Amino acid sequence: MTPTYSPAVTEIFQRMNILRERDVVARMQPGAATASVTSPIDGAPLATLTLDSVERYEDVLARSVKAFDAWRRVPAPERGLLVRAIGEEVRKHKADLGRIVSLEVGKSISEGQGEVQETIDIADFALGLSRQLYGLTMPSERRNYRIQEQWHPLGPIGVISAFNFPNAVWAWNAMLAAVCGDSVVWKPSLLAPLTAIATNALAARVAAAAGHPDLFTIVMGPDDVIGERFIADKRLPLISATGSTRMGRRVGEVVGKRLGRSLLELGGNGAVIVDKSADLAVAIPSIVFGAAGTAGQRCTTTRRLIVHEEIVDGVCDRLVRAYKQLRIGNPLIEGNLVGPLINKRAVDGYLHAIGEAKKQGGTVLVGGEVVKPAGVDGGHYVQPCIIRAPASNVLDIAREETFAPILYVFTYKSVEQAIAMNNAVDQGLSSAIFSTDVRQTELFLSGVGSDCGIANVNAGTSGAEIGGAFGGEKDTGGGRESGSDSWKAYMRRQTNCIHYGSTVVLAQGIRFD
Ligand code: UN1
Repeated sequence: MTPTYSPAVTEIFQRMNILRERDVVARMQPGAATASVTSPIDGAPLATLTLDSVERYEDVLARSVKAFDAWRRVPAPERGLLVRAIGEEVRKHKADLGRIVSLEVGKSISEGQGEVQETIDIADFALGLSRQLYGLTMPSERRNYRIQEQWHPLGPIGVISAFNFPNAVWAWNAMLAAVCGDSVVWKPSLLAPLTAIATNALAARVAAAAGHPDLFTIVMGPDDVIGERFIADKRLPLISATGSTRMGRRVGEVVGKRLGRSLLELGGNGAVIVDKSADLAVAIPSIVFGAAGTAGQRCTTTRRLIVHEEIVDGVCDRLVRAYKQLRIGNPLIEGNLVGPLINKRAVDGYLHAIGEAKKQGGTVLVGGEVVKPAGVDGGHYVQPCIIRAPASNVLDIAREETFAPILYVFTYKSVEQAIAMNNAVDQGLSSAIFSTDVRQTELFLSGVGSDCGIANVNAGTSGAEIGGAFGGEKDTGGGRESGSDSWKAYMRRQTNCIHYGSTVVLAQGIRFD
């Protein structure tokens, strides 16, 4: 197939003034393999892109290694200025970048823009961080000795991103990596390559103007040609991967085998506990956004609801009423809150999970059907669905992460039981409790409470801010990205012992004279 961008994409790229940028041009060069990109909104073709050959991959990696060597010599606060300039560029093009996200993965306009805002926020965060890459000093046990830690640039960082956050997740990694003195090689999902091309083109243009044209690069291709080579590549000391647990397990294995570092942010299975004391005016909208927002395609999506048995019927009624008001349709139209699933496979997964839930005794309270919204041809739209578990309170399908808007409802009697249910799945990303009883909320946050990387009180499971560390435990992979001290993953730590006396003293009281 001849590589091409559709008129809609060309128009956006033109407005962003990136049509002549290397990332954009490279995908139009003739090559052995191509990939077609279609919009989940209506199946319209968005592009046919040239994928990378092994030779091109090798060229990109070699350039990234060189870029790293130059970049690590630049003082960190100066590196911060580059990240600031990237943030400014993204601010300028927020609407267009958000639109590409919406076109390519089907997010509502507001959510597409919200994602780009995360990129702007992390650029601001990284700018501040560029003056705060602190090491510790510690007292030496020896007279006239001093011990300190320093953090040094690590190397070219490999970033694997998923379709569902095609812009922000790269930025969480790339903005931190850049202030840490690293170059970045991005392997985006082939379901969302256009957002990656546009985003990288902006960043690479800013970096090129500062004399570092290969600081941000992209490689693109199928797993057997590019993916496997990428994760096995010793030139990439860190692979940061976001996506399914299955993918992350493979990354962990291959990177572990070469004793590299991996930072994994994988599947979630978010639960919300709703206590009798909860303020439902706060709980209900938070649950609806958490479960139906992004059509259930966030790793932080609320998939399980654990409700006190005395209020479960009322909570379900209110949720069903809210669900009936959700406007499903073309996400480019303001007011439509639920867009399409990413592809046909996702629709199959949705239908399969609902079928299994019914077989296992679950009752569908609302939704559960494939829909064809008025005014759009094609696309992959489904109704957000709520399924009540049977009286046994057991529904095995709820242990799996189905990337679709399905919310399973369970009941509990005591908060200890609710916490145990929250924790009784393989994934450990995000969780929340709605309660005004401080004993319950503090228990939920304590060391014997939620076992997830994110545990919220009277706030939903999704929509985390960039300032906190983001990630989770167990099958979620254990990595932390974004805020707090996540930057440490992108640097190497060096311990220094400095002697300023004239008598050699050995540690541990050892004598060797
Ligand atoms: C993801 O789904 O991989 O907390 C990331 C959230 C967003 C990020 C989600 N800030 O929902």
